[in-house]
Amino acid sequence: MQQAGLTVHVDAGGNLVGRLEGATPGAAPIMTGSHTDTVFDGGRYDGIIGVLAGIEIAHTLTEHGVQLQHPFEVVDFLSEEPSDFGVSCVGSRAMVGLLSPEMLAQKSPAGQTLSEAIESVGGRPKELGRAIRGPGSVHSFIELHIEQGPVLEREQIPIGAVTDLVGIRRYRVVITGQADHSGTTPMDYRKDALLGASILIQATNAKARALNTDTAYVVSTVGYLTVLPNSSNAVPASVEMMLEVRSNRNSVLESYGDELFAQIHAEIAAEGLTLDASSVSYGEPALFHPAVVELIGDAATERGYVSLRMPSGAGHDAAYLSKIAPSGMVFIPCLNGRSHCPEESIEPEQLKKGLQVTLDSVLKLDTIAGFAE
Ligand code: HGY
Ligand code: MN
Ligand code: MN
Repeated sequence: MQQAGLTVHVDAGGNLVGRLEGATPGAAPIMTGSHTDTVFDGGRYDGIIGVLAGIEIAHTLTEHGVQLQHPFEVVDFLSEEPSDFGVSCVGSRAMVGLLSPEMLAQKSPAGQTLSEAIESVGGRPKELGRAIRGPGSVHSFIELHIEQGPVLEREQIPIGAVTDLVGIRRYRVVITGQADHSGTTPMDYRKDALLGASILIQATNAKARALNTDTAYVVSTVGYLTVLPNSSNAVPASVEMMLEVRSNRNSVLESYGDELFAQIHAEIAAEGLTLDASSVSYGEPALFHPAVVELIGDAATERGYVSLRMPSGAGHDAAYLSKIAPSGMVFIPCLNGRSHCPEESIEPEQLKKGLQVTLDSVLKLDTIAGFAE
């Protein structure tokens, strides 16, 4: 960032922020960026290309002696992935004042709190009771990201102008049974916590499938699960898992967990098990500003690139920035739509087109003094 002429600081939320000053004194910054953390065994492009794109745009502006009217900021947001603490978009939630005390108290398996972890990377969690950037303090936000899905590649379209993001809700669920000898305990005597987990997983899979319509998008996943004592010859005593549900319908997110846990309560109890669920995070569906979406489409057209207006099934830092500033995202295709795995891949030419459209969008944003509400 410094080589690109950006002055750099770490904010109270642990975000790494690079800044080029603008020509208009006191103007709110145009911000871009994404995240450089990945899921375990993840890919090399999810998030990372959005931070590198911002740095490359800063290089390009300084190399060509272009000073924008607005300051230009590039942000590497802290911990966009759920990480050890179960909370995603840690830095972007902190930036807009949505990192709650409950989230800051979430613990890693090693027992460290999220608050302690933020402090260990240079953040100042005690200041997070209020937004680092309030409404109006950021002119606009734009994020370049891989689609992480198959649509652009299948349609052979180089640019996605993202219209909206699904909301994401995550629950920590603990199912408690009783450890017993796997050989001497007859089937009817068992309190098998993993059987309880399978009841929940089957139920949420069926529920999510049933809730999908041609306008409602609903997906549910249990991707994180730990079993204790995790021995081949012991009936599982307890299972801790993260249940995630995503939808473009906030009404689905509001009621999903309560409905699901009520639905399986009798079956769980019949196995002698208990189920405890706590809501870990709840990000509502986010809409991007129509003027920003249109501007991204125009930038693509002016480069001779076809673009597609499309929703995002993935969560992004832009979801939180959209609560304080007109925001948008530029998608590029990725190989077979794969992501969150080592097979995640893009072609340099795809990244180049995405970078050009993002740069042109920043230049267009710089001509807009302010957005109509
Ligand atoms: O989980 C997500 O949607 C994002 O890729 N972190
Ligand atoms: Mn991701
Ligand atoms: Mn990402």
